[in-house]
Amino acid sequence: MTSYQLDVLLTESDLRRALQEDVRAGFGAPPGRRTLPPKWFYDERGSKLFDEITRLPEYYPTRCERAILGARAGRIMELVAPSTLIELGSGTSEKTRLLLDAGRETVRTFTPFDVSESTLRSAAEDLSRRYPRLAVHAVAGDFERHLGHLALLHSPGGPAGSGQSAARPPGPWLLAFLGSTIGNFEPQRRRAFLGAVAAALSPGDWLLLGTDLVKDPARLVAAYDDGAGVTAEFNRNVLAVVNRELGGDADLDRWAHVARWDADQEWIEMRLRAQGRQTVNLFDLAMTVRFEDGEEVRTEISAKFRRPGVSAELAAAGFELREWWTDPAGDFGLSLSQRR
Ligand code: SAH
Ligand code: AVI
Repeated sequence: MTSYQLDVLLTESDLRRALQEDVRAGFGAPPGRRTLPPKWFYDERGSKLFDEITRLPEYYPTRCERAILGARAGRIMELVAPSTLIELGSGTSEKTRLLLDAGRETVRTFTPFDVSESTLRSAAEDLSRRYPRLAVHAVAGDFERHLGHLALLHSPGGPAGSGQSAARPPGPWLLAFLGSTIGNFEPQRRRAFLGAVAAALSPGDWLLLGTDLVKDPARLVAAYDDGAGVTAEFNRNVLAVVNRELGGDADLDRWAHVARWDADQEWIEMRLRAQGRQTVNLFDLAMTVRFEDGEEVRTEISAKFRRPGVSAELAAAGFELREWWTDPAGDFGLSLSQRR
């Protein structure tokens, strides 16, 4: 028998309301400045497509980060000896198993935290089967809104009257944010997010942060525009989500996938480009949006980093960089920092 605890901070109707707001604002902007936030990629199909992306030959970040974790997990767990491991944007938590294996002696509780409840449920199920002595306490929530909930993890009575979780066990927390998901925030939101992470932790706790690094633009673009077209499908899937959840009639076949390197901002932009002039009706929002031929909607940025920038941003948020590792080719950076 497997068991895990799951706190659901986002009901179906919360999610719909948030999507409605994002689409109203994002599609309501003037042509050329229209956007959809990347968190809506990750319904069940989108999460599966992302998983496929991580195995594509062009998409190096997952492989590089896994190699770094494989080499360093022992050192990380020895240095930190955490009682609780929290992972934001955890997805399948596949790479995280390297940390859980290395931390078998110290880690008592694992808290995967993700907006995709279906992915979270199957990851939690799988982890509680693999690690029967580990308390898996999952949180389905938005890491830009619900980090305050972490304070309740070990409070007497547990989160929201769950009746579970005792007082915080001795030993620091280790909060992992892997995959360079931090690159999907714009700089201002990134700052706010790191500040909120620092506020959710106590002095002496640790942050393990994965950051994809600046490199040859041709390799970067290929990673976001793979030959098999999986990333294109992942990108278009956001329109399938909008159609399904908001009664939309966007024709997915009339939107082209675009991946472009912005050398000034040092980020990849994913966009959807209208193939022909068209109208999208969103019946649940009583909204009609007209798109000109060639008009683009930005669906994601994926910022790429350099070590000095990462270190400065961490310091500004109240963290001291203690370790910095890359894969042998220097494609991906993993930093371990401590909350001051
Ligand atoms: N950490 C994994 C997965 C990265 S994909 C890895 O390194 O491979 C990004 C993950 O973040 C997805 O599982 C997605 O559902 C989740 N996510 C995206 N936006 C989120 C948000 N606002 N709040 C919580 N989770 C979010
Ligand atoms: C989750 N995130 C870090 C991925 C990235 O690389 O920005 C999402 C992704 N988008 C396209 N491919 C992968």
